[in-house]
Parts: sequence; C-alpha cells; structure tokens
Amino acid sequence: MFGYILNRFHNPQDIEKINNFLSELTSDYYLNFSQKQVVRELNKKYFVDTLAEPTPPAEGKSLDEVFNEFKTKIYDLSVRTWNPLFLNQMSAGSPLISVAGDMLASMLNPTLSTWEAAPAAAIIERNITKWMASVLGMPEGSSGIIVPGGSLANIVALTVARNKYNNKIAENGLTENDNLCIITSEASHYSIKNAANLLGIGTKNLITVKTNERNEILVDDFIITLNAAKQNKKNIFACVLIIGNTVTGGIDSIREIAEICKREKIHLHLDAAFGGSLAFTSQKSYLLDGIELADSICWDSHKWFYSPLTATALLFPDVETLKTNLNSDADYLFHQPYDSIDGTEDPGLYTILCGKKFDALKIWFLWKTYGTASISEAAESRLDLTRQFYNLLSETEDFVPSYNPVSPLMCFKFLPEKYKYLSIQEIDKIHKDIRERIKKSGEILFNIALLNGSYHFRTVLINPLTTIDDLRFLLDKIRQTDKSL
Ligand code: ABU
Repeated sequence: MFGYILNRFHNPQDIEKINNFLSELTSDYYLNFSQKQVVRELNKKYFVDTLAEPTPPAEGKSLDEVFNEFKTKIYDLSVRTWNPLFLNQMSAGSPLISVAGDMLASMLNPTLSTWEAAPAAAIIERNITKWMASVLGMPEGSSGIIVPGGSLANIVALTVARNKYNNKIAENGLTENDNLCIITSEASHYSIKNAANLLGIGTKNLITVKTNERNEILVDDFIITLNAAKQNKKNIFACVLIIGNTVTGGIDSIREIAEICKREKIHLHLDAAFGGSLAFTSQKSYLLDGIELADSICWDSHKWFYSPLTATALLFPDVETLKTNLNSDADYLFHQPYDSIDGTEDPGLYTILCGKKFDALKIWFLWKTYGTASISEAAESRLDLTRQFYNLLSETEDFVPSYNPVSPLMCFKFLPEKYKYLSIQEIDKIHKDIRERIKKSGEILFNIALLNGSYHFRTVLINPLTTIDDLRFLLDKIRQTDKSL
C-alpha cells in the first residue's frame, strides 16, 4: 500500500501532468486577467451549495478529476486579486516569480527552527531582514526575523518591550501593582488591542491619542496624554506608531515622539506593515524621518512589496533583543553550537514559532529578479496614481476626496448636489448600498470604512496594473449605480 502511494506521489507522468496544469493555469491567471471580472459572483448561498462538504474524501480521485474540480469550483470562484479593479485590500496579488518562490519554499520544506535543518534558508532569511532594515534606514547591523503577518509581529514586539521593561514578568506574570500601559493612537490597528489582551496588560490599559483627518497621531495630544498617564502612576512601557493607517494610509510623525520615548525609556514600535514600502519612494526622508530611532519595526512584504501572503519582517537594531526576551528552551531541538558564526544561529531562538516556513524565499526571488530599482519604480508609480486619483476626485462636482493622500490608499465620498439635504445616516446607507451592488456584480471590488464619523469609499491603489482609466471607470460605475438604486 505504502509503495503504491509513493509511486503515485513520485511517478514521472504525474509530475509532468502537475507541471503542465500549473503552467496552463498560471498563464491563464497572469495573461488573461483583463478579460475576467474581479470575481464571478459573491452570492454566499451559491458558494456554500457548491463548496461545503461534510465529510473528507474516503478514496482518492485521478489527477484530472481533482484538477477539474479545483478549476471549476475553487479557481473560477476565487477573487482575482491581480485584477486592476481589485482595490479592496492591502494585498493585491503577487508576480509569478514570487509565487514560484513560495511554491519552492514549500517544496524544499525546511524547518526553520534550527540552522542544521535549514542552513541556506536561515542565512537567506537573515540577509532579507538585513536588506529590509537597511532600506528603511535603521542603524547598521539591524536585522530580525520573518513572521506570518503584521499582527503577530506587533504582538511579539510588544512582548519583547514588556520583558525589557520588567524582566521578571515573563516568569512571574503580571501583578496588580505593575500598572502597565501601551500608548498608541485611537486609529491604530486592532492587533495592538489583541496584544494588550494576550500580554495580560488588559485592553483598558491601552492609552489612546487623538488623530487628525488622516487618522494620524496628534503630537500635542500625545504629550498631554503621556503626562496625564504619568501623573496617574501608569507605567507606559511601549508606544506604537502607525506607518500606514489601514483606513487612510496615514503616517504618524516619528521623530518628535521617538525623542520623547528615548527620554522616557519607552520602547517605540513602528507598525509599518503597509507604509514600510514608502522607504522605496522619494517620500522616504520626509515621511519616515526619525525611523532610525525606533526600537522595533514590522513591515509586511505581502502588502505594497508584492510577495504572496504572508511574510512580515520584524526588525530590531540588535536582533539579540529577540533572543534574550523570548523563551526557546527545547534541548531536543536547539543544541549548544560547536562552531559559532554570525548568521548560523538557530532561527527558532528568535521567534515564538516552532514550525517556521521559509517565507523569505518569496521575497528573495522578487528582489533578485527585479532589484531595488524596479521595486522602487513600482512603488513610486502607485504614489503617482494616488495623486492623480486625488486630483481627479477634486475636479469632479460629485465626488470629494476625504484627505490629501500620503500613501496609496484613497478614501472618498460620493456627494452629488441632490444629496444636499440628506442626513449623514442617509448618505451612509447610500454609500453602503452602492458598494454592495457593485460588489455583487463582481466587476470591481473596493471597500468602505468609517472615518471621522461617517462612511467613505476606500480604495487601496497598490496593484501595479491599475490605471487612472480604471479609476474613472469606478467613478462612472458609482454614478450609474446611484441612478439605479
Ligand atoms: N493588516 C491590515 C489589512 C487590511 C486590508 O487588507 O485592507
């Protein structure tokens, strides 16, 4: 029986068949995107009726049958994130070379907890995190670890910050007298609230600071809030600034707050999951001014850096900070090194993950193939597109841009003259209805978000294929849909 399975896994005809299937499908996906809708439809009942299966398959099927089922039920019903009219999310498809890197990482399947089982992978991961830290402008020698997602990176960074503040907590747990707090903006990512929950700090001990119309932290309010917290005997051990707000793409000002954090011995973590890619653009020195003062930074390669989900760099000026503040005490896995050379440590000592995938490989393929020059060109072109869209919205009589954009994320409202006497709630409902109807058509996928008390359309403009004509098409579609409501 086992021999039969092995034979099925590895026989040359099947390998050829699988390769041919992959080749046909990737050509269809990457070359025919413009002839397809973003998604065929989004009727929930249809998906459940087509895909939900109560029991696992008892017997295997032929490859042809499996391919056919995948193609008709999963591939054809999936959202095409590479389509220029997919504007819904901060991840928007990935070039084939990086997808190939992801597949090859799965094929090699090294367990990245130990160097001996993943010698090349461990060094490539260290290289990638060094490159990312240096592009951001972190101090020389900075590097880190790749983790699956910005939320996890934020949680690990705040764990390190908590243990740096009080190195007894890891062992003894929190006491009532600790009074630990994190300071961040009222518009920071929900993973910070989850971190306060998971770290035992308590979400009520997340101290929030007011923001401007682009959801960026108000520095004056930060100072007032910090001083009030100190007077109330709160022990603020970490500050999280957002470099690329999820609703607006706004960028918190770094330098002044970083200098205060240094003075007050508060760990400064930058959640640059989205906005880290500004480091590839002409806006770097202006928008990321002070970044070298951060104690930790996270940056998602699967957002505006185009690798497939997920690969987040969690970076520190001194990567050993991770090792000293996390516990990887597993004698069966991590053995005392016989010969130590920098970069050959067990990566598992620097992360809470034991099973650790070779996610750096998809970034390696991307970077080696296109180089910093082309990646920068792509990033800059998305800033240009966002500015063009802002101008287009400003020139119309019926649309209003919600703010002046600083990164490729543009929110706007549809406010034709005839809505003049409608309430905010009525206009909110129209926005939701318009979006829902366009979404159901599957032609365009864009988002909606609450901003400053009302709903705004939200478009993420990172897809390298999206043009200003696509965005004109979106505005026309909104106008037509409004007429048909
Ligand atoms: N991690 C935030 C992702 C939000 C979005 O994809 O739009």
